[in-house]
Amino acid sequence: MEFEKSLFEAITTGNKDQAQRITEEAIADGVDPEKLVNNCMIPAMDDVGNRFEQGELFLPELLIAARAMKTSMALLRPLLAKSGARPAGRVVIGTVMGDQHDIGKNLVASLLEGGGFEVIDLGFDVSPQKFVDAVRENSPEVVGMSALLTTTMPAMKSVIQELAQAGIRDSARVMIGGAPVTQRYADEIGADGYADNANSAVTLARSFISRTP
Ligand code: B1M
Repeated sequence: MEFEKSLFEAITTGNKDQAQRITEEAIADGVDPEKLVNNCMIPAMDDVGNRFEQGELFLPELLIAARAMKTSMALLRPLLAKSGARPAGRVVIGTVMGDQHDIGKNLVASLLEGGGFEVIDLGFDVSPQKFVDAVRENSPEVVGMSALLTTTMPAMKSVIQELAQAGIRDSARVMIGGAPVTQRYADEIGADGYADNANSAVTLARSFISRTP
C-alpha cells in the first residue's frame, strides 16, 4: 500500500528517478507486479489524463508522467513476462499508424508473454503494410492492434482491409483494444475480438488458440 501510494505520486508528478527507486524497492520487497500496475500505475495515468482533459496539466507534464510510468514498466516487464512454459501461440502486436501511445500496448504484450505467448512487438505508429509484412514473415495465430486516439481507430480497419487484400486475413485472428475502442467497433470493422484490459486480452488470445483447428 505504501509503495502504491508513493509510486502513484512519483508517476503523476513525473518524477522518473523516484519512480525507479520505488519500483526497485517494491520488487525487492516482493510486491506483486500485477497489483502494482493495476492498483497504482494505471490509475496514475488515468489521473494525469483526466487532469490533462480538464486543462490542469499540459502536454509536457503528460510526457514526463508517461516517461516515469515507462521507467517503472521497464523494471516490471521481465517479472510480468516470466513464464517457463512453451509458447502458447504467436502474437504480432502494435499500436496503429499515427498513434504514439504504447504504454497499454506494452502492458498487453508483457502479459501475453507472461501467459506463454511468443510476442512480436512492432512498436507504435505501425503502418498497415508493416502489419501485413509481419504476418507474412511470422505466421502468427493472433494479430493485436492498439489505438488510444479516436482519430487513429480507423487505421485498425485499414489493417484488416490490407490483410484481406494480401489474401492472409483468415490466417490469424484479429484482436483490438485501447481506451476508445469498443466491442461494437470491433464488430463494425470485422475484427475477431475486443479486450478492454491486458488480462482480458490474454484470455481472448487463449480462446482464439483453443478454437484454432
Ligand atoms: Co495522449 N491522449 N495524446 N499522450 N494520453 C489520451 C489518450 C487522451 C484520452 C487524454 C485526454 O485528453 N484525456 C487523449 C485522446 C482523446 C481522444 O482521442 N478522444 C490524448 C491526446 C489528445 C493526445 C495528443 C493528441 C495530445 C496533443 O498532442 N495535443 C497526443 C497524440 C500523440 C499521438 O499519438 N500521435 C498525445 C500524446 C501523449 C503522450 C506522448 C504525451 C503520452 C503517451 C506516451 C506513450 O504511450 N509512450 C500520452 C498519454 C500518457 C496519455 C494518457 C494520459 C494515458 C494513456 C496511458 O498510457 N494509459 C491518456 C489518457 C488516459 O487514457 N487516461 C491520453 C495507461 C494504459 C495502461 O492504459 O493505454 O488504455 P491504455 O491500455 C489499457 C486498455 O486500453 C487495454 O489494456 C491496457 C491495460 O489495461 N488495451 C488493450 C490497450 N491496448 C490494447 C490492445 C489489446 C487489448 C487491450 O489487444 C491488442
